[in-house]
Amino acid sequence: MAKRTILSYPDPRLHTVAKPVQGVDARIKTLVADMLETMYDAAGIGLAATQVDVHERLVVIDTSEERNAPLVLINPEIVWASDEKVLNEEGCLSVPGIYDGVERSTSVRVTALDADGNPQTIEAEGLLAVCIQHELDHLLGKVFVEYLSPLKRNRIKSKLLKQQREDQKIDSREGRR
Ligand code: GNR
Ligand code: NI
Repeated sequence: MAKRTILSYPDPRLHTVAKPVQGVDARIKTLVADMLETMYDAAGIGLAATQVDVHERLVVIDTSEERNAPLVLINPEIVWASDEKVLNEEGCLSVPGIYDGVERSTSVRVTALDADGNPQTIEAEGLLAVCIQHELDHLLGKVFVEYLSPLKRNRIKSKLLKQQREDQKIDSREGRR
């Protein structure tokens, strides 16, 4: 397994629309293993392939306290979402250090293939429902900050670009590329 680099907002590649996975083959199994390693290493509850610059419909999720319940969704589709909405504080591994409120359906039903290519249907509520909606947005090229006001989004953009410039300086001083 290998950890992959997570793209950071405002990287334009985060706005790529993912294409369906064509078959659950060895390449996809390696991608799943790498994404799980990357998600656990970053202490996230989910990760979309978009975030590691692979533009195919695949997400990994683990909302368990024990970090031992990986969920793999290949070609996921939300087939039902509740009209009932709730405001949740969201964060994103591609938007480090930023947290803000986003309104989402409280419950969703999702169909997808699992890591073996078998069809599965998942009924989710609570944090899992939020995470599924957040991850499926990534596959459509959408980052949660796009739900915020343009003013907030521009402040976040500036803050992250400044942080990225500073990180680059540190990296070059320490001899990284
Ligand atoms: O780790 C994550 N936490 C989180 C918290 C609230 C709502 C959504 C998320 S998903 C995020 C990981 C991530 O960026 N997935 O794309
Ligand atoms: Ni995210």
